[in-house]
Amino acid sequence: MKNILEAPFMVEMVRTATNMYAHGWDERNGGNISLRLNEDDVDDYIDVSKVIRRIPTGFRAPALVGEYFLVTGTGKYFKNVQYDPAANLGIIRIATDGETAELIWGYSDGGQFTSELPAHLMSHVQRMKVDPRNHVVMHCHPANLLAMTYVHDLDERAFTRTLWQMCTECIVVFPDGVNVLPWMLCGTNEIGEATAEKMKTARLVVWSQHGIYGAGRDLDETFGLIETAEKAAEIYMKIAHLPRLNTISDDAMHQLEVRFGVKARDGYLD
Ligand code: 2HA
Ligand code: ZN
Repeated sequence: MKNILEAPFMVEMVRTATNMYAHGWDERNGGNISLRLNEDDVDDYIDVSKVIRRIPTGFRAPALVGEYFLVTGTGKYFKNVQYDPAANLGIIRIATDGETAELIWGYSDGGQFTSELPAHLMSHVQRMKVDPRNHVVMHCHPANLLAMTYVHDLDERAFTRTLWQMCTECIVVFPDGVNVLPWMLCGTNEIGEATAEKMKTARLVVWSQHGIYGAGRDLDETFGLIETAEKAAEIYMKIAHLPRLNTISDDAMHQLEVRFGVKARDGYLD
């Protein structure tokens, strides 16, 4: 068996959590990541027939039976992931009942997966339907996106258009826009279901007064998605109280669609 701490997916996960912490998106135990793995990636490093513990997830996800996920631990600090991956991360497999997580590596101090597992797994189910190559769901608390939910209309079209107008690249990076949930109690199946519903039409879902969810094919892409939206929100928060003399027009957005071969969300451009 090879050393799992040297597995490319593990190295990338540790680097990503560290980088997210460095960006100030994951104070204390804030944020969580789940990375869907192929069994072929995992079984070079661990004996997948050895289940360490069985942990109920509290909901059923038949579509994910047999899927493997590398998931951040509940109560764990992103800051510390790099110093002790085995305590702060775990690899689970969804058992045949669809509602039990079989721990096959990690959570070495007796811990378990993030309290936001419902939102993660339900979002994986939805994003895999849209794009079978989706492997990542990422949640964090970027300050400017959060700030924006206090002062901006939460209408999804309006919110998306404002972000698109803040940097030229936005419409290219997230042409599907940003969906928005009102404040809801976190850690519940209800917010998990609501997030997954929003994931049907966009890869970014804002949790008002809390943070954001992003989904993507790999950790880099998903990080970049959130990074771009957060940059746009930062610019908005710098200018929101100033008279706006210029903006990126809808005509300019249409030019970007053509130049970069993307299609803006239906009805979002005039
Ligand atoms: O686990 O971010 O939403 C910490 C969180 C909960
Ligand atoms: Zn959170």
